[in-house]
Amino acid sequence: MSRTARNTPRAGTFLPGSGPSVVGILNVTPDSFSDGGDFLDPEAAAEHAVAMLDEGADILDVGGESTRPGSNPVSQEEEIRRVILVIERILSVRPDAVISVDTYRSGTATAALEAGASLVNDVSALRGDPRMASLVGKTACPVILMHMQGEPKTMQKEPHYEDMVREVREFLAERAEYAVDAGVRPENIVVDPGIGFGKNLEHNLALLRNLDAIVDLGFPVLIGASRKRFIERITGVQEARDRVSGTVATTVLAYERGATFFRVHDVRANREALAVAEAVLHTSRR
Ligand code: HH2
Repeated sequence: MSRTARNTPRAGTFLPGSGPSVVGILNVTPDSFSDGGDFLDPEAAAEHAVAMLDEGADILDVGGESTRPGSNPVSQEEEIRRVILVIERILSVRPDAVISVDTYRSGTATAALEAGASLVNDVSALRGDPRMASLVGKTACPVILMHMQGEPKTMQKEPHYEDMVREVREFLAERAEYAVDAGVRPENIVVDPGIGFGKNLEHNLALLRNLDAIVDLGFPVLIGASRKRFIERITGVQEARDRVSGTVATTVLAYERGATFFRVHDVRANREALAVAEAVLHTSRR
């Protein structure tokens, strides 16, 4: 695919006609909670990206700033520096890779789209930067809108809701409407309840249990539970990279409840689990 064609956002093309999509996580950061520092070197990052594609990732989500609880923001310049080189390297070896940029800054999103990314994963749901909505509207770029209460630095300090599932649902509905008003095509919107973002263990479990309330909004739903702390609270597995089985359980349960995008570190395990879940739930597809 030519650079010009790639720079024209492939609106809607990443949304599969059927079946679940695996979004492989690529954190180009020194401080991410489970893989911080592993992929700061662009060569190592691109190698890992290719491995995730070979394991069955449909999309690669490249991020240059950790949003783990307690994390500190980095400058836009630093974020751009981290992600652009990596996006370019991935596309030089896999020109057809579908890349998402995990950012709430319009400057980083602009640079990433120019470098060949196809969609924007905004954990602030277009609240973090006043220019982000017009950017995704103007470029007709697919966007992931995530719910977060508070901000990463303090969000896990006593998150509080009156009616959590209803509040998350209403927030996502309002943000989707805002995005459409800014020019985003409804079919290019993915919503995400934001597992672990201003939520305690009970909140995370209630969201997974009542996912139909989010699915009912009519947009594809993404779940990002991979290796997160609440899995340790349940299983006792302290080492984040060993929380694969717990992650897979969330993937399968969320898929059964209607989620179709799964943002995960461990692509192979989640892909295989989804293949089995798909076969059980939709035998006619086989
Ligand atoms: N979680 C993280 C980052 N980005 N984006 C979406 N849409 N949904 C999520 O649940 C989500 C996200 C945090 O996980 P990770 O990238 O592994 O860690 P860190 O923020 O420390 O880099």
